[in-house]
Order: sequence, then structure tokens, then C-alpha cells
Amino acid sequence: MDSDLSDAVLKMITAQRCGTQLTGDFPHPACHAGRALIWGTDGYLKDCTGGWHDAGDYGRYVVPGAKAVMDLLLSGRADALDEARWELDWMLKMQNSDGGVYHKLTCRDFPGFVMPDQETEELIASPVSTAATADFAGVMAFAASIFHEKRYLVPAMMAYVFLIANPSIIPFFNPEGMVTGEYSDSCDKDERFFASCALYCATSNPYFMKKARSLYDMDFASQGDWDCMGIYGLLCLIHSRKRPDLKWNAKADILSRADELVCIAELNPFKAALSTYRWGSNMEVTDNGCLLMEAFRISGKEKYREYAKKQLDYILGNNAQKMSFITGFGEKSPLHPHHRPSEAMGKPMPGMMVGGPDQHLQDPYALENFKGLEPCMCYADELASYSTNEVSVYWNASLFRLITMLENNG
Ligand code: G3I
Ligand code: 9MR
Ligand code: ZN
Repeated sequence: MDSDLSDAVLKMITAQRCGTQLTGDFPHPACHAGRALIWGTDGYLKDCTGGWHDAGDYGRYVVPGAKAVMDLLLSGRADALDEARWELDWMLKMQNSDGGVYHKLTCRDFPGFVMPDQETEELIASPVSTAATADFAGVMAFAASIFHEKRYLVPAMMAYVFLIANPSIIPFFNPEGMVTGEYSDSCDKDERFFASCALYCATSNPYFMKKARSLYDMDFASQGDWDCMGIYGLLCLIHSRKRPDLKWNAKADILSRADELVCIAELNPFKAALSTYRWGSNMEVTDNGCLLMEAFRISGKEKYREYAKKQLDYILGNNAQKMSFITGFGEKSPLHPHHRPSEAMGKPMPGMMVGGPDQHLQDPYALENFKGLEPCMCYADELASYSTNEVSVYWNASLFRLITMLENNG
């Protein structure tokens, strides 16, 4: 395994750091240093610096950030644990005094293709959502069980108290006049389950396990993405040394999903564990690779590792485009990612995984150019095609976890 690859993939996430001066090939002074208007009030969040820019844009979003943090923490690699703290420490600033967590911190609109310090429009803290609050509780509790620090555990419990006080979903939709990423989640049961499992692992308090049992859904292992966090609840249980009854179900759920993924991969011409291609399909591939590696760890069955490797092979070139989807790696790789620092500097930042084919034609370029194409062909290495050629921290984190799992067990 090429450790230059995992280093570059992690380095991209470090280069997405907000609120600090960056040196190197994509340098910029500290960005987004000011206060943020708390939407719907005339109050401000005075210190909201830190965290990662989400993607090709400079928004900071709690929900997908939580997924990225979990993948870095689960990778177990020391430098990735440090990187995860950069986001965790920012997330702490997104919590209200009643435990609720603001959904995101962005401007009203996306900036042009400029470096981050050039985005100087007003920053806004968007309203609290239960998805963001439950994700926050989950990552903070899992971090507390790794780092043994109360400064993560207490905020996790405060967020949980907020969730108990608000048993119905508080959804998030962009407020009037705001067009940045919405990350709208119509179901928060999986996030609440994740929070319950993580808090159980951090505290051993059976209250949380009782809650987790009541929220459990047998489909959690079959779902993924930033809006389906149930799988991370199962993984917390498996990775901790706790042995509640549910743990054995968790392992069985993962093994049964792994068997399903092997079949799905067999039916795909490139042995990718994909049946459809959605926005960020490449992350579905790397997430499924990670699940297959979890199944290999549980069972020792070589077949799962073999199929996990095929997922990375797809990302590295065994795909319809016959190209590597990671900038700077492979003979042919994306040159025009939808990534503002790359565009502003006139060169692609290395180590970034692009979203990949999206059959739903979700940007003007795709609508114009992909009509009638096979789903796997709906990709273009074009700046304008943000639904297929953007990058994000959570896609890179998922890829990073897959590479490190293969390195450690391969
Ligand atoms: O859940 C439905 C599914 O039932 C349906 O079959 C399928 C087909 O349309 O859609 C699924 O929902 C999709 C959702 O992601 C969950 O996968 C939406 O169509 C799709 O539009 C949505 O895409 C998200 C996109 O933002 C638009 O909201 C991507 O996951 C997400 O990665 C992307 O994130 C953007 C941020 O908004 C802004 N920053 C950049 C970032 C990366 O492109
Ligand atoms: O650059 C934006 C990208 O990060 C988002 O994922 C995408 C979808 O929300 O939107 C991009 O911004 C475009 C905007 O939606 C429409 N005007 C052009 C912007 C840059 O292509
Ligand atoms: Zn910034």
C-alpha cells in the first residue's frame, strides 16, 4: 500500500482548516476570523473560529463534519486523531447554552473562485437542528472515550439532555435568502441512536443502552452518508470493549450487509459495491469498502478483504472513466476539481477524491452534457460539474479510513 497516498489524503483535510494561516503550496492568511450573526436574533457568536471548510466551498457544517470526524477517529491513526480534534474543538463553539447545536456556519451565498481569506461576507450561525445536536453528542462522546477528556464528555451529555427535552425532530431548511449547503435530514432517529451508543460506550450508563435499544433499526448497517449515522452507533459498540446484548446484533448486521455488498459488487461491471450512482457515489464506494473491512475484522473471512480492495481499485482506476478519482495519483486523474483553492491557485491540490458519477444530473453542466448516458458515465472532469467533480472533507475521510484499514490488515 502506498503510504504517500494516505498521507496526501489526510493532508487535504488539514489544508481545509479554517481560521488559521496556512503555508505550503496553497497558502493563505487566517480566514473567517470574525463573529457570526445568530440567525433570527440580533446576537452574535463571538468566537466561532476553527473547523474545516466543507468542500470546494468554505462553509462549515456540523452534520457532514461529524461523519468526517468519525472516520478519522475510527482509522485509529495518531495523526488523524489530532486532525479530528481540529474539527471537534470548533464544534464545541457551535453549542448553545441549552445544549442545542447550530446546524452550520456559512455566508448567505457561495463566493467566487477565491482563496478563503477573500470570502468576507457576513458569517451566519444557522438555527439549531436535532440532527446536528445528535451528531455532536455522538462524536463528542466517542472522542471522550478515546481521549478520556471531560471537555468532550460534558458537552455530549448537554446535547443529549437537549435531545431528551426535544423528542420530535427539529429539522433544518435554509432560512430565507440563504443558498449554501443545506444538509437537510428528514429523519433523526439514526443520529439519536448513534448518540445513545456513543454515550453508552463513554459512560457505561445503562440508560443510554436502553435508549439505543428503543431506537435500533435493523437497516442501520445498510445505510450510509451524512444523513444516515446509525452505522456509527453500531461501530462504537463494536470498537468499544462494552458487551451489551446489542453488540452481537451489531456484528451480525455488519456481516449480513457485507454479504449483500459482495453480491452488489458482483453485479457491477467494475466490482464496485454500487447499484446506482448518486451525488458523492465515490464515497458510497469507500464507505462500503470500510464496511467490508469491518466484516473481515469480525470474521477473518478473506473474501471480505478481497472485495474491500476492489473498492479502492475502483477509485484508483478500475472504473468507466479508466482514471483515478484522486487528484495527483495515477496516470490520469482530475485536473479541474470544483475546489476553490485549486481554481484560485491554478493547479489541483493533490490527494483529493472527487464525488464521481451522479446519474441524477444535478448541476447545469450535467444536465447539458450527460443526457442519455449510462449512469456510470455521468461524470466529467469539469470545474462546472459540482455534482460530480467537487471534493469534500468527508469523502476524503472515508477514503482515508479505507486506505488505513487495508494498510493495517492487508
Ligand atoms: O435520499 C435520496 C434518495 O432517496 C433518492 O433516490 C436520491 C436520488 O435523487 O436522492 C437522495 O438524496 C440525495 C441526497 O444527497 C442524499 O444522498 C439528493 O438527491 C442529493 O441532491 C443530495 O446531494 C447532496 C448535495 O450536497 C446537495 O444537497 C450531497 O449528498 C452532498 O454531499 C452535497 O454537499 C455539498 C454541500 O451541499 C455544499 N458543499 C459542498 C458539498 C459537496 O458537493
Ligand atoms: O460551489 C458550490 C458548491 O460547493 C456546491 O456543492 C454547489 C451546490 O450547492 O453549489 C456551488 O455553487 C454554485 C451555485 O450553486 C450556483 N452558482 C454557481 C456556483 C459555483 O459553481
Ligand atoms: Zn475559513
